[in-house]
Amino acid sequence: MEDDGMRYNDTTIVLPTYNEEKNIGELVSSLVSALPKIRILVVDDGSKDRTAQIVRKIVVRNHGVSYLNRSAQHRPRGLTHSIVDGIMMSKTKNVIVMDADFQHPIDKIPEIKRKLDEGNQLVVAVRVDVPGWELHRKIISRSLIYLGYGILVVRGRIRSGDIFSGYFGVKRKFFREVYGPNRERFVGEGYKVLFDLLKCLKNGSVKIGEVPYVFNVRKAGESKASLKQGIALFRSFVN
Ligand SMILES: Nc1nc2c(ncn2[C@@H]2O[C@H](COP(=O)(O)OP(=O)(O)OP(=O)(O)O)[C@@H](O)[C@H]2O)c(=O)[nH]1
Ligand SMILES: [Mg+2]
Repeated sequence: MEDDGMRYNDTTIVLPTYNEEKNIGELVSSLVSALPKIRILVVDDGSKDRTAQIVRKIVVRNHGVSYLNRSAQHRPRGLTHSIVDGIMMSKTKNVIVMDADFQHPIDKIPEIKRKLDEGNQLVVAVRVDVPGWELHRKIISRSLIYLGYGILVVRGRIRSGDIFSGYFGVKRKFFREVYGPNRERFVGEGYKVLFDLLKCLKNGSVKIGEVPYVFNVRKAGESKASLKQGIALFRSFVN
């Protein structure tokens, strides 16, 4: 998959994990074999399964892979907290955030990276289809997207084709500059870090790229999404 002439050592993939023992080893191996020069940072919230052991084994033999155990540092648990930590701790120019359960196709990484290199500060992978979702989940998700979109319009904030995507690339320096003065607007235990970021950007203020993709069902293991995340989303709406 690696494009000729395209270098990936300026890019870190941030993988947030909580109990992903069934996916994380295979995902990291797939990323390393597809894009050997890429950096990988697994940001774990004290998984109760074998996630830590699996990743630590890979870290020993592959210096491009790192593991952050947030619970050992007594950091508050949460997906947005983890992603923010991952981006802030990355040392490369570009960061790409993706789920650790294969829902985000890795063959879209070259396109995301290319669009970052073309000068976009942010590149959002946009879900064009979500096969496997029941009708009620599609309806709830669509309604929340319209609501979130409306909030961004009313506030004069920037929008992207998928305002809730968990799969996006960002220039690390740009993220730091935006996050620094706006940290209280990010809902740490929430699932929608991209929405929190868009909320901080005036419409037309930055160039955003988009890459379409099909959001697959998770490969193995269980979803961690819950009512708590729904409540966190409403906090994101009003923050
Ligand atoms: N570090 C960290 N990672 C988390 C947390 N909650 C979820 N994750 C990870 O974030 C990613 C997205 O979580 P999922 O449970 O897959 O949520 P989802 O994709 O909305 O739900 P499904 O479609 O059912 O998979 C996965 O890689 C999870 O392991 C958390 O509190 N902390
Ligand atoms: Mg998932």
